[in-house]
Amino acid sequence: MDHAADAYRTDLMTITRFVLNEQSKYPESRGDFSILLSHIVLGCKFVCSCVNKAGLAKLIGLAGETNGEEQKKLDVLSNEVFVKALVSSSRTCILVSEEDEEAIFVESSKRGRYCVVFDPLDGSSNIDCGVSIGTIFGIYLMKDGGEPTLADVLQPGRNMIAAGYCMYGSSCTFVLSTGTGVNGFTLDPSLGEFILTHPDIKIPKKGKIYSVNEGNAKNWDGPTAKYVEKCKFPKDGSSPKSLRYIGSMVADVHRTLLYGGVFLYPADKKSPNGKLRVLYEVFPMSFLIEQAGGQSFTGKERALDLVPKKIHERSPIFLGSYDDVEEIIALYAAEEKKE
Ligand code: AFP
Repeated sequence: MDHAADAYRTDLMTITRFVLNEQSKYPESRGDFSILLSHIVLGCKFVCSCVNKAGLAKLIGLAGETNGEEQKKLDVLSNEVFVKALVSSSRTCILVSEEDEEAIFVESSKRGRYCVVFDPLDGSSNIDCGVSIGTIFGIYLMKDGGEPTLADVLQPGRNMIAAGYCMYGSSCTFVLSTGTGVNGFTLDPSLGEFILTHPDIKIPKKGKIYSVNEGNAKNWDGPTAKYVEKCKFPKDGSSPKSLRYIGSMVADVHRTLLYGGVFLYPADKKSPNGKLRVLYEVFPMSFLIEQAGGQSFTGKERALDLVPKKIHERSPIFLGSYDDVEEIIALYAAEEKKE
């Protein structure tokens, strides 16, 4: 093997090259999507750099109090970064962010055809202990060419044209689907570029891990309780599943995508709609999981078929390996028959 040549590989598939390759398959394409995506990627690099400096900044006051001004919280800062990046792309018309109560309608001089829904820094309660956190996003096209309205973002998840996340962890990983499979890229800090490291990700058909906040078990419904019991005490002679729960959706879903198994945030008596938000948590992750060959279910229907009525709506979610989610669907179907 020529190690010298390997150290200086010149055929790297950067995310820019990858998206341009994809675009060239559609001769009618005007490159708008590539431009939009490059702005999202820039936002992720910026947030990655802030997250990496977060502990240090606190310690030595890098971004600390200057002129009596409080250091901006990272989730607020990340939101500003993404809103500015998306508006300045001139390719968006509506933005829905976890951080903003109202949807943002882009002024007409900077307007494009895309609607972006996003959580700029999901899992932010984990920042101070250095656990992986991430940005999640989904992209819709406006329904028609008229004035943008909320109806343009209150579309079922199956209408998304792309979705992805960026995980700020031991490395910075960007996972993307434009509806033709799932690809993962890792940031090479020396180049400042995301490089294709996980081409065509496929989730294992069945997994050995379940991921849930078991502290809520006392309030779960019958099918969820039965499923988790089955994971721990299987009656078919198979080995029990391992429990892994980080409490940061991007990290838990990333592991599920690569290793298989299920991630669940079910409904419970205290939160009948679960905790996670439909537009910028449930839909993008369900889109990716389906594109990788898995399934995503709300307890009632395929997650991507849900039609949200409000921008910050929540839904229970069960997603992961095809066969594992199939078992959960069967338990809910059996429960429905009983009623
Ligand atoms: P934070 O952004 O408040 O940390 O919430 C993270 C999150 O929305 C999602 O990333 C996790 O999967 C989920 O909440 C964890 O919730 P529990 O702490 O209730 O398990």
